Amino acid sequence: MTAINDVVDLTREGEIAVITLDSPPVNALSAQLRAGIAQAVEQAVADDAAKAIVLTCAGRTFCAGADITEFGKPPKDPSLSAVQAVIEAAPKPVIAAIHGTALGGGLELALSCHYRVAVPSARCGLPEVKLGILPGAGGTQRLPRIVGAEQALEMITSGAHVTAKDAAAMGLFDKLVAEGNLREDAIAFAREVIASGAPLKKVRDLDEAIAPARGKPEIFAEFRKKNARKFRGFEAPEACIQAVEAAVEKPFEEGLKFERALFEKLVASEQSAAQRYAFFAEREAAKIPDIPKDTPTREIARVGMIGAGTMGGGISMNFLNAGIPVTIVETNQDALDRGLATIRKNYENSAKRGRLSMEDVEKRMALITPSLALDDLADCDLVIEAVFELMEVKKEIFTKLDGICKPGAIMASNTSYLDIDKIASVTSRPGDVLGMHFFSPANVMRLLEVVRGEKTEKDVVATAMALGKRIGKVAVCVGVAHGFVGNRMLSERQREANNLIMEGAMPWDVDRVLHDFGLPMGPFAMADLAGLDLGWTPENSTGETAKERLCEIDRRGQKNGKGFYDYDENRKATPSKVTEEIILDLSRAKGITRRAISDQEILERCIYPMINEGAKILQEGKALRASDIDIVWLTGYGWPVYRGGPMFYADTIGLDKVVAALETYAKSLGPDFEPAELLVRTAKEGKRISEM
Ligand code: T1G
Repeated sequence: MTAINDVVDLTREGEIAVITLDSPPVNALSAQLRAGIAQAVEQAVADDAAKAIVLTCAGRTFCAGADITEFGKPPKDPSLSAVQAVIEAAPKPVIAAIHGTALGGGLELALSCHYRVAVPSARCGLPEVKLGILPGAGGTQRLPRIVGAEQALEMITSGAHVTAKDAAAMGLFDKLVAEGNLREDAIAFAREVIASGAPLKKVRDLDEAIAPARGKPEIFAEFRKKNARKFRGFEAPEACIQAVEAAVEKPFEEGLKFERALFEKLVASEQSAAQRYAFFAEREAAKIPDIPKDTPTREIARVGMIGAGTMGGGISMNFLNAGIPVTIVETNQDALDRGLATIRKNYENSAKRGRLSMEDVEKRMALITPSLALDDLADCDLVIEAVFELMEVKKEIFTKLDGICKPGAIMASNTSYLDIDKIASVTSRPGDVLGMHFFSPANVMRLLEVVRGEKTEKDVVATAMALGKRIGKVAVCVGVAHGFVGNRMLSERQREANNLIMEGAMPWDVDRVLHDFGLPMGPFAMADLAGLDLGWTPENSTGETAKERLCEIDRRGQKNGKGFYDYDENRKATPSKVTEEIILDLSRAKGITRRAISDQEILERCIYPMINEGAKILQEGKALRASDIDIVWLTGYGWPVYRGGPMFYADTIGLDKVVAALETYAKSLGPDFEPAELLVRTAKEGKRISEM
């Protein structure tokens, strides 16, 4: 065996040279790995006894892409393209042996090989678009030459992983070999290739798969139209489409140059910086400084769910999806039946869309133990309550749970705002109590705020964080404060949105500005969707807000076709004259002289107070790091990932500008806008708040 460098070995098995890459954790294509591969291939080519070359990886996966930590730094030779040129110039077959996830540059490396074999559990993909870039080492030129333009467009603009089975069906993988026998089977495959005497085929020279798309711009026009909503605001998907068009219409080398030019532009863009930041921020959120990564966690074999309503049902589905049995407790049979029926309907809808088989639906429903008695929770390892959002009700439930739950069981509240320490104080075991705040729709939104109480045991926090990952959530550890992180910042935006429509804007102005900013919908459209009458009753209505006035005349939102907006039978929203009159009337009643308000002022007054509140959250130690706050907004509220999150966005604008604007607004609008001390200091020191 020859150690080419610290991360690349070269051995020979008979007439087969075997290059093994070993650069934990994911064999990302660092400069050292690239240099080692090029050198190993050159040595194997020079070795006359070697008739073919197998390129394989040790550890958990084949190369998972370029080393993202190298982005934004001066590039180091050899480039990945240079390594690919060495492989393509080899006069003997080079076979990529794939396990784990061959992603991005990893798949592009494999595409420069003559053949690709994989184990059935392997997956591959070109996820660069998720980082705000596009495949920059020939992926947009080589992939279409194997799978065709349409399939390539889907894969490259979605960044989705493709299973080995599907990759083989597309011709991306030449053979699926035995699980756990990759190296030996890849060597055997190499021997078959030698014995076949087949001429060496380079992917770059293939044309059959892309020829049908040639001279058909409508393929790309239709693809753009079909995906316009999904790609709204993003720069990278359009670049991906243009690169695939180039693969179809231009000679390979020209297409490669076109791809490189697009890549250079995107990798230097603000959007890509934001998306790369989000990639690492999501992984950073799993790290809690005072809780070691290997902290033993409690076994969660059965979950108890109190409440089968919208939240309780949605939360339960997360565990059912992960194969974890759930005991669902309601107060009466009707509520229980309704809850179970909703869960079943959701699953059957997924089955209709082909995401689940009916067998899967039945398997998941069979994991539910419905109950009308809290005592049935005695064997649960974790109990989550999603009952009415009132402290008295929460305290009553936890008092009962304290007497029912087995020793060591974790008791969690799904409260959106309330004080976990107060809830824990009614139990004899506050160390086993914490918040697990899911976001509606709970079976869809990825965010899970794990609310750590003052007395919550470290292993309980570690268990909730690990369980979050197990059920496909992004768990963020937050501190106890009204609204924790996300809703606390949302309250700031809501206050300003309501003030803005009193001062001169209309709901549709505010919604338009925030939608154009990249949010899925603005606060008033969101309120109509959720229902204006949440928590409203005629008895408690003061009539002092537009929302209450609307409820008073039975305009409850989408649910009854009219709220801030009027809705047609397809739920298409149009601004309502009724709403406009109510708002004008309220302004008059409050003695406010309405004025024209610019889009810029609307944006700043909705977003900057959120940034300010985020800084206060950091000052108070209620979030571990600014990037956690951004992950909360990216995964819980649909903040556009190409803007990185509220804190990253503040740095993009320039923290000094944000502070100056807050100070100006504070003079005219009052202390709500006084900039947080941390924000002022960070700006003064010329540092980035997103790095706090
Ligand atoms: N570069 C550097 N570090 C990476 C990395 C990468 N590409 N991928 C993962 N890591 C780190 C990650 O930060 C974490 O570090 C550890 O590995 C485990 O990751 C030329 C230019 C492979 C599916 O976008 O999707 O190729 O926190 O926690 O859940 O066209 O990592 O332990 O210190 O995510 O098992 C394209 C990104 C790059 C793939 C594994 N490739 N990675 O998931 O583990 S751009 C990607 C992933 C490119 C070319 C272009 C996932 C994974 P730490 P993890 P996981």
